[in-house]
Amino acid sequence: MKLVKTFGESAKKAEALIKGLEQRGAVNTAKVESVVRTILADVRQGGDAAVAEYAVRFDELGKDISLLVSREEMQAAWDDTPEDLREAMQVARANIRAFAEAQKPKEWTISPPEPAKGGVKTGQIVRAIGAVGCYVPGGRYPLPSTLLMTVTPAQVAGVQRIVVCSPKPARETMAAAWLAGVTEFYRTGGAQAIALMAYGTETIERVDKIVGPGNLYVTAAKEIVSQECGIDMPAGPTEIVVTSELGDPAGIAADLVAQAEHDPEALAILITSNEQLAHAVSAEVNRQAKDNEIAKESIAAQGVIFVTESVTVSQTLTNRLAPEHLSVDSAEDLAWVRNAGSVFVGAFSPQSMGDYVSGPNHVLPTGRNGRVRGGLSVSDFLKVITVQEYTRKGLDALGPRAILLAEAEGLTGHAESVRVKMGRKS
Ligand code: HSO
Ligand code: ZN
Repeated sequence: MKLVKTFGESAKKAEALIKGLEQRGAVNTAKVESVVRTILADVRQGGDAAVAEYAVRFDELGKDISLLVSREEMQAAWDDTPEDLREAMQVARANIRAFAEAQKPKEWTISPPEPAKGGVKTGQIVRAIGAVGCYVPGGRYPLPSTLLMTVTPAQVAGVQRIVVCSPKPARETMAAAWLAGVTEFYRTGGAQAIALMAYGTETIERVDKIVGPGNLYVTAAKEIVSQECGIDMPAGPTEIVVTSELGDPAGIAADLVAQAEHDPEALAILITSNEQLAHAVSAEVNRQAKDNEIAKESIAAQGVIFVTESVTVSQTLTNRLAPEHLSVDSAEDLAWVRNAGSVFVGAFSPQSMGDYVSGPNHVLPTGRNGRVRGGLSVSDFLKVITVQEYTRKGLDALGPRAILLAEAEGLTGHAESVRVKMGRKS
């Protein structure tokens, strides 16, 4: 791995590299935008026929394979899955569900303080989004774990209609769909899958929101349709930062290699002020990635070890990068973490545990979006709707203030609307 010192002679070079990494979020969806716009427009205009045409072209659907994955097919995939893998999926789903349950926002009511005189109730009610589309990538690896990570929190939220799209779904992905009770699963991917879910066709209803990770085409398509369909966040390519002073080199290297194997574009970084650790991790990464072609490629292209002059500089740099996954030495480190998608604490918490079975979601903000949001959660499938109710007494008490504020804004209609209701007899 490339070693870069953030101080001394290489300080300028390091800063330029960091600036570049800070801008990585603006990844070039522009590169694919025109192709994606064409696909979106074709599906919007051509409906079912266009979807079918793209499915044959990109998703290898023949006459004998239908766009819809039937429940029978999912069940057959489940029946065909080894017992121990089925049990692992069940445990993963139970933990994802328990975590999403704990995340659920509550409904509540309060009475604002004086001078409302107890005459006002304000609060919030929580409602599920009506229809959601879950995108499950299927390109390089089958990702049944992503099906569980997207569908399960939607179910916990109470979403009525859940649609899944995945290109060339593997047996494991269909088995996970069976386990999750998915009823609407389309065998299609890329921009055409996003179009199908966002716009609908003659036979397929559109959804209200699309979630899930994807490649550049999927991400670009989500961005474009977001004007008329909700989306979660740009998620991908994968990123890992390990910020450590005293970690075990083999364990750190294993985490770096694991996330690096997702994609040649994956970003794997170690930040430490311990130069000895830096060299040891570098050697370990080379050893462990030896036979892992994709990990080797992404580490060679983007991998970097920052050697800093102090622990504080390491912490600041970590927050500047706002990584998707962050590993730290101990729970005390949580105090300085400000920007990250998901944090893994200590030597016994490999990031891959979070990818599969711990319960927290593995759909996480990349491209420095960790500055503004965390991972996919039950809240992404819910709306918090606010409510207010005045009594006559409460309106008398607070109304004059609203009238003053409305008049200060020159909005006489607003002022009058309060006056009219204050004047009511009952
Ligand atoms: N690390 C990926 C998720 C994943 N890993 C799925 C394995 N399977 C993004 O958080
Ligand atoms: Zn992963």
